[in-house]
Amino acid sequence: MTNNQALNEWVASVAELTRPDDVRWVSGDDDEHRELVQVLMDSGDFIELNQETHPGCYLHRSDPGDVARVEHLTFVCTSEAEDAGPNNNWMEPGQAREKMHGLFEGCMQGRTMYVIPYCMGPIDSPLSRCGVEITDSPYVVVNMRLMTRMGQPALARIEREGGFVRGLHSTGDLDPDRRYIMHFPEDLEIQSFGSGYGGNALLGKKCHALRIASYQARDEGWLAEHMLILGVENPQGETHYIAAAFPSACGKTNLAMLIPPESYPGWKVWTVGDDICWMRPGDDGRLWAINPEAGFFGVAPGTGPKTNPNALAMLDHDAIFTNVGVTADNQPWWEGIGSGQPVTDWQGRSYDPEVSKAAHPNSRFTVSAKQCPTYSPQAEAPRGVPISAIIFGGRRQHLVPLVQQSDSWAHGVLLGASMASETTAAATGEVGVVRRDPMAMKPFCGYNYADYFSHWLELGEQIANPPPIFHVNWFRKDAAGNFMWPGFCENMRVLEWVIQRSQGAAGAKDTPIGKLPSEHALNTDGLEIDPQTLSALLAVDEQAWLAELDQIREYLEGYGDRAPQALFTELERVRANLVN
Ligand code: OXD
Ligand code: MN
Repeated sequence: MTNNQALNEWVASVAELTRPDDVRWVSGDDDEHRELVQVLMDSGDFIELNQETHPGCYLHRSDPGDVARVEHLTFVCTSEAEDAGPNNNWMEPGQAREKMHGLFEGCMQGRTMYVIPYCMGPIDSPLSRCGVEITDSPYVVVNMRLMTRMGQPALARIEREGGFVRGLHSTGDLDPDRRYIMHFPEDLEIQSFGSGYGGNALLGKKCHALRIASYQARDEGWLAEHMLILGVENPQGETHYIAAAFPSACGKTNLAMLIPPESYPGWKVWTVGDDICWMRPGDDGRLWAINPEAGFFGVAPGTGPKTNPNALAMLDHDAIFTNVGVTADNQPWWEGIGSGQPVTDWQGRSYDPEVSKAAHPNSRFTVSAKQCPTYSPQAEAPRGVPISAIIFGGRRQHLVPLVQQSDSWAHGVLLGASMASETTAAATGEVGVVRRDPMAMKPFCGYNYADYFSHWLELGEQIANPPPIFHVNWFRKDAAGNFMWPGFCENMRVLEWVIQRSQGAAGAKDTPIGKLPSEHALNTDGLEIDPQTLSALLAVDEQAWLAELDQIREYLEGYGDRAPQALFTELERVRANLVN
């Protein structure tokens, strides 16, 4: 119970609808956590991992039909369809509520209903926002404890502030035909039924911190973005912060935890966040950012000693593993972990590489950010960190250079709005199909993309010192299909150029598509890359860019009259540069 009447009434009305056996307000304390872990072990939802090598670590196996976000079942329910835009599935709010009411009716009988007050962002930050998730899943409760600041301190903030985002979740019977993730941004409300998977069930993450928050941010003059935040400390002890957007599965967590290569003595990368960034103009004319999350819900496969040693180091205690394999001595195992052998796959079957990978490709770890060896002390700072540069990145085999700097904020917004990735044969059967994913927000923007682009453009005008905007592409391939850039820790070289540019230093040449590193401006000390490859990574194929611009124009025109004219003006400016 709480002294917030609106919250009490909502909890009572949900209990009346869903009819749980028991209602429990979650405090977030250690005794409660131990008890919930026991509940999960008793029900078989948690399997204890080797407590000698991995104290406090548990394995959860999802229903095999419930292992990922479900974009086709995710809706934005604004009063007007145009406000959700062509980038979202839309349902009329009354119809959506009726459908969900039917599903939630009596769905918690025989279960406990948990009420989780949570805060997205440091508990004392003016940039943070609170929510309450009601769920019948103890797995959700223990994950929310790692991913958010939840329980008593969050409830105290809600009692002080009054407002909160309402999230109602039930795993239901996991029937994919009775699964919906509904957002009502006008009412700051989320309803999710029929899935226990992270992005669908941990409502603080994608549902609140991106879809609802992006809508709220537009109204209130800030940005809620699918971006990591990192700090780069140079040998002089100065730290510059970068926010960077990449589509899912493009290595955001690895970049956020990068360890500089040997040729960078005295440099250090600090991790503020790996997935979500809330940014607001500060009184000093800069953009200030917080990571609204308190933990990492990272993809396990591919996390290994070479790709992300920091992540491996934080995963040997107090972590939850979902859908990974297990070794003979009961340690978690996934493809790319770099040691050990699996005996059991993610579905609990005896491991047979002919039948299945040991870990599901979307298997996950959940862990408190405090366990990350490079977790930035500034990540807890109430005012956030000042952003020196914004990076957008796509997965492009061809055309798009390793790095480019936009000529202006508006040009940077165009770079973000035209972000794209090429599909691989594995994903679609068709290679090289370009899919646009503006600002990496395609599945997460809670309103019409055209209005979102306008919001970005307008916000830029309100910031006296907007950070420069860059576009990077780690994924260029040569004619033989080999990656041309080594990536991973070597991306440090690009980060260094980006930071130097943001300080007005480092050489750049003007090209029709923006500023690119001039010869020798990119630090290649200690890097084995032949000069032809480097110059191909930084070349501008003017004819191919003209064709790309046609495609970008066609894409933006898909948003009709709402697409901001300033983006077309920028596009035509770049076209004029290319033909002149
Ligand atoms: C994620 C995603 O889980 O972007 O972070 O899919
Ligand atoms: Mn993400």
